[in-house]
Amino acid sequence: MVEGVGLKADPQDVARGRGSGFSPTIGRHAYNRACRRSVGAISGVMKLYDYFRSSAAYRVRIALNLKGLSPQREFVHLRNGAQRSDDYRRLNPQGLVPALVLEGGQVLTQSLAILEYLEETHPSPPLLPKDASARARVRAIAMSIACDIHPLDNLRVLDYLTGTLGVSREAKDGWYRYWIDVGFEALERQLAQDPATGRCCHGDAPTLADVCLVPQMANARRFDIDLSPYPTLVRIDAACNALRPFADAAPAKQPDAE
Ligand SMILES: N[C@@H](CCC(=O)N[C@@H](CS)C(=O)NCC(=O)O)C(=O)O
Repeated sequence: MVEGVGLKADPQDVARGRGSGFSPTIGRHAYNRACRRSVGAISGVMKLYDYFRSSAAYRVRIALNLKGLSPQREFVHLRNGAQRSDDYRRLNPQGLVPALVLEGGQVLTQSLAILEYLEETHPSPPLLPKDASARARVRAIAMSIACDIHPLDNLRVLDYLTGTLGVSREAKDGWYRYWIDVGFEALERQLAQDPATGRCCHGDAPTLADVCLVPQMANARRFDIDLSPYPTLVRIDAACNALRPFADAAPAKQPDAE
């Protein structure tokens, strides 16, 4: 059951593999039947399994916008546990968003792998520099966020802290802020001291580093983290958010935003 996944989607459209056609009135069971037929099927259209507040999905939304791609969207309600449903786990056994289903039905998971796929298949505009060492720099910045900060603050980790380990909400929020601060302190130093940093993390055009930074900054703001120690990150985030592909990918602008 893809409970909560795209509860606003029109099941007939989902079954036909067409645009979401949001309809707030459909019943959950009709919707789930439609999803069972559509998950992972060869639909001829690209589909992004998304959740407005997922920063990993937010990265992919930004990259898709930058590349001028607009796949069909399906929404996986993480707070309702839709990512753990059998249907969604058939699509992505990890039970995490995002997942990108290609036109031929192949399922891509892991946001960094999806970003690289988009870069390889739609090279313009480039989100990686030409020079090999510059590419390594961009990937290192992206990974310092996606591999070293984000996983520690993921929903299932936070749920384990408050559920299994019984830590207080206050302590859980402290954990969340702590790991962002640890990561941001290093990233601020790295970016501020490197002449390769420009208006964006690498030069003046967005790269995969910015695609990862902007969603992590949004998470930090959601948890009221003091960003004043990170002026370079704040400056780059503002420059990117002034660009339409970034602004349009923001959580508040998504159809499933609550
Ligand atoms: N490394 C994965 C992380 C994906 C991930 O952690 N997604 C989160 C949302 S940002 C999720 O689905 N969490 C569900 C959960 O924790 O139960 C990626 O980059 O795609």
